[in-house]
Amino acid sequence: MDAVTTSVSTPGPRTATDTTWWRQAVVYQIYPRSFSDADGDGLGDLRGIIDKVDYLAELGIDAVWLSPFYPSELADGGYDVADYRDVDPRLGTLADFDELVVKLHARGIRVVIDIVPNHTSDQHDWFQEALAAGPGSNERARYIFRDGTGPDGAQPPTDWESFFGGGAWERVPDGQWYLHLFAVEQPDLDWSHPEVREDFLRTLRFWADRGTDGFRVDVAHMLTKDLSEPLPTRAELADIPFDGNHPLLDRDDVHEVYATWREVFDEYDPPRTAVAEAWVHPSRFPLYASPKGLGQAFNFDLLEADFDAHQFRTIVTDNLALAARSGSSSTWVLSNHDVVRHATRYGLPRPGRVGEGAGRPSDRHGRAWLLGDAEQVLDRVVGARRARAATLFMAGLPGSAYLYQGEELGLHEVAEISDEQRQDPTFSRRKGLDVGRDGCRVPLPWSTDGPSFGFGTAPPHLPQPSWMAVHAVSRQEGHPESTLTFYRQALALRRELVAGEDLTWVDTGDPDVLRFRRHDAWEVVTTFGAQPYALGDLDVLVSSRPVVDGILPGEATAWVSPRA
Ligand code: TEU
Repeated sequence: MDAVTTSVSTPGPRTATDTTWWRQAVVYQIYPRSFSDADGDGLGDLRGIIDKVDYLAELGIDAVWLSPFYPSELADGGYDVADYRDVDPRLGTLADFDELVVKLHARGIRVVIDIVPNHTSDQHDWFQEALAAGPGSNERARYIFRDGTGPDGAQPPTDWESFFGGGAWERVPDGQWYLHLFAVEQPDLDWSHPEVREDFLRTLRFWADRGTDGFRVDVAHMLTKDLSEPLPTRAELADIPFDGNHPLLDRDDVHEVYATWREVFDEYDPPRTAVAEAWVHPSRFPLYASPKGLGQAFNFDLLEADFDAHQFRTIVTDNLALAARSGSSSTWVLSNHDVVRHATRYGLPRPGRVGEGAGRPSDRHGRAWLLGDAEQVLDRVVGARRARAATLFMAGLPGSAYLYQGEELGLHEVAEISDEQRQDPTFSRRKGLDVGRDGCRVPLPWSTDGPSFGFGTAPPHLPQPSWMAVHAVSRQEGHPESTLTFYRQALALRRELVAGEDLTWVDTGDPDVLRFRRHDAWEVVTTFGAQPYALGDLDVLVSSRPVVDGILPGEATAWVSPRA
């Protein structure tokens, strides 16, 4: 549905004209279904977010990023979009969206929304038209339909696998097959079709006209494909280098698309921004982050790393260099809606890559996790301690920090979800090999009682274990030691301190301790090991654990400045 907007707004006067805000922003990701439920149906909604604007302002963030809120059958938590220019009626209306934008802007908070261009929902009008119109039609040409192989075409065109597990082709009643690199309900669009390209420009303008400040671009490296015959087999595909000519991923020609998007962004004042979700080789990053393209790209290196000084330092050095090559700023992410929360990752003896639900809890209470064939016991206290230290380290870096809802409450991954309650298609499609991503998508606890700890008045769409009450906002507010208070302090201070984008490493003489200086004014010190570190004659501005007599304990971060 298209509607003319009447209430376009920009963020408050202090920031409205700032065209570089995205370079060093704190962006808070909201997963709308699980943030706050105002209408009591068990699903979070836009009005629920409107009710929490004060909370967001007090947190001290610069922008929110809203995961998809569009009409969707929720086959992939909303990343299966049935209409790119409307709001899911269960989540609200376009008028609610406009009100949310006005209210966030009034508090100086910008609004970034998720654009999902690689695939639509199978409920999208276009896909329904493609099914009805039949082989050879223009309607089918917007997607990737092929005849099957083998007798009667009963075999898929190739043996490719979907990223969510299982085959990547689905057969339709007339015998043709369509490509879906994710779930069956997410048919891939054909980006060589001019109507596909035009329609997304229209979608970008639609939301930019409504005051949207920026866009997070889902799987930005996958849109364009070379599906000329003969198609490679899965084994052949695995041998093709990622040099810009791979048939499916990270093709050079995708940047022709983003060049046209950039023209749209630049029609606005201030220009709209974008950040690419592109899982590509680091050397290819600057293409996405180029000012001629999307302008910024997610760097998931910290999210994939252990809590380890050497790994963190290498990642920071490499990514600052990459960002400099594109003229962009770096981004930092520890948690999002696709990975096990960082408090839990760091509480496992060898966290490694437990993101994307890899591994599964091996007891009902999430005390032990099975990763590969090794069982690991979760230490929640250690995990939470390291998570705070890592967050404060990240928030001190030059560039933009992306936070995921609930990390400010010190939330752990929820393991207590039965197979029947699981919603993520990666769980069903991978036949239970891993549990999928529901454990980080459980509704937030706002208070200690009620049917959903203040999330709403109905039972939540994913179950909340009783321990979540300990993390409730109402329990943490006003508590000097709480993780929420710690996030608020750190983000308030960041707003005061962050000026330039420089970083200078300071030698600590200890391989487990990292220390860097910002603008010759303040420093960030992190102890990754158990050993404490003497801060000497420095003022502690904020710390993730108490500093006594100038001693920073192990597994902690402090921001410090020379004593005045
Ligand atoms: O994710 C892209 C992606 O490839 C992975 O992070 C994905 O989550 C993983 O392979 C699953 O195991 C984006 C979105 O962030 C994700 O939520 C969507 O499911 C996906 O695209 C499809 O739209």
